[in-house]
Amino acid sequence: MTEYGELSGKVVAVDFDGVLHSYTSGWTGYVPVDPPEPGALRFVHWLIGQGAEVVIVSSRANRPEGTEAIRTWLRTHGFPELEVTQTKVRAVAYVDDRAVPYAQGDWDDCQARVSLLSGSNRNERRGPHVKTLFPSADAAEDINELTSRLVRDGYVYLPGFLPADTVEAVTGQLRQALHKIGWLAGPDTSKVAPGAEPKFTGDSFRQVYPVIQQLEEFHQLAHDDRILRLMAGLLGGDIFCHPAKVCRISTPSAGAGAYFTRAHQDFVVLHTCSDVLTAWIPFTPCTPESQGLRILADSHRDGFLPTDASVGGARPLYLPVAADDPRWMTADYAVGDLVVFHSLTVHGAGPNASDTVRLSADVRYQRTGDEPMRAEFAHPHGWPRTPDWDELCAGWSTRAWVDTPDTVPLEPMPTDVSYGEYLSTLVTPPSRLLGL
Ligand SMILES: O=C(O)CCC(=O)C(=O)O
Repeated sequence: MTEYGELSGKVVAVDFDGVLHSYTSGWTGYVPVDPPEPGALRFVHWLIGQGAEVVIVSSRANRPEGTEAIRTWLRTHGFPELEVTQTKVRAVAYVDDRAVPYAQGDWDDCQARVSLLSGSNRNERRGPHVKTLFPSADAAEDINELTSRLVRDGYVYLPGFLPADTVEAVTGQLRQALHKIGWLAGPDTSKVAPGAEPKFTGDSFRQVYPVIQQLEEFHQLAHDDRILRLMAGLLGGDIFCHPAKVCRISTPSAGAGAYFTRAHQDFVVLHTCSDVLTAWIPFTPCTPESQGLRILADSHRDGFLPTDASVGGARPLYLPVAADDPRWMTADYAVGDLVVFHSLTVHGAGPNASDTVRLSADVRYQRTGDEPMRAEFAHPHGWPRTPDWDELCAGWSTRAWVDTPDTVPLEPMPTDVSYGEYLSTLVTPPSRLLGL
């Protein structure tokens, strides 16, 4: 122990299960069976290097064999000898995956965090290992803190970032359109119409998608001042919104596979710029049944990953990540929530096992005057199967929501190589944000 470290002589209490011990198998008896959490050993060495006295506080230590089993596990995994207790010791800090920090009377924040932590039980209905995203509502006004969380985690999850009624106004329009074409039971519900079996493929894509993409308010929402300010702050400069915006119409898909949207990185279609951020905006609440966006923890640090050539046909966009991979994280999103993630963050969505259609948008933003944008994103999503802007924007108040700034270079996709070959030689432009 150094005498001069900043934690010299101070006790730091560290929880065992889910913190040092990865606990992916859950409770299997007093003897811990799982490996350490990635980086746990380095963290303990850092504490000790700073002069701290590290005490493991665990309910396993309520029996002598539990204490002994922790000590043996520590030795096996190369940790130093540490005190192990079940008593709440006097400490300068507690490191605990189930702790809720209390600060200056902010009980609302405590309430939100307790709900989210207890809500992780709901995630078990999504899959045994699915974890809950870390909420950043507490830092919504602090762009430096949000940026460091984005860099650290690859995402920021902002419950209640947008006024629910602003988003619900668009939900209403989407529902009306889907009711008109016979998919939904009424204009004010997400329930599937009796007898309808909506699926978003082939002919129905041509029938349904233009009706959605021609809604001015859908495109306008992506230009909400709050989102633009957030993106400019996170990206650190002038930004623009990609005209192509995706509306996910997640129809009931139980039994159709392990995902509604397979695991992928957005960079797999973006190519020309790494620091592109996606705003994911749910239009309907997401339950363990209807599911929603999932993020693969820490995946943004792994760079651009090789895709699975056997899936996706001519455009092999997807990654071979198992649906029960313990790194998946999600949440019970409400309307008004926003998730922002980096182009290298692996994400997807689970299958919709409800009798409702789950609706969300994903929209991309990048700095103006930096790297180019792929030319196809100046057109509507799905173009040329979706009609171009002249047809979609007829009757709009302005085309500002779908314009590309003149200064943004547009780069067409090379036509002389297959998509798969192109991806295999693609070099990721440097990421200023992630320092990669
Ligand atoms: O909403 C979904 O189904 C997945 C969203 C997604 O893949 C994206 O935002 O790129």
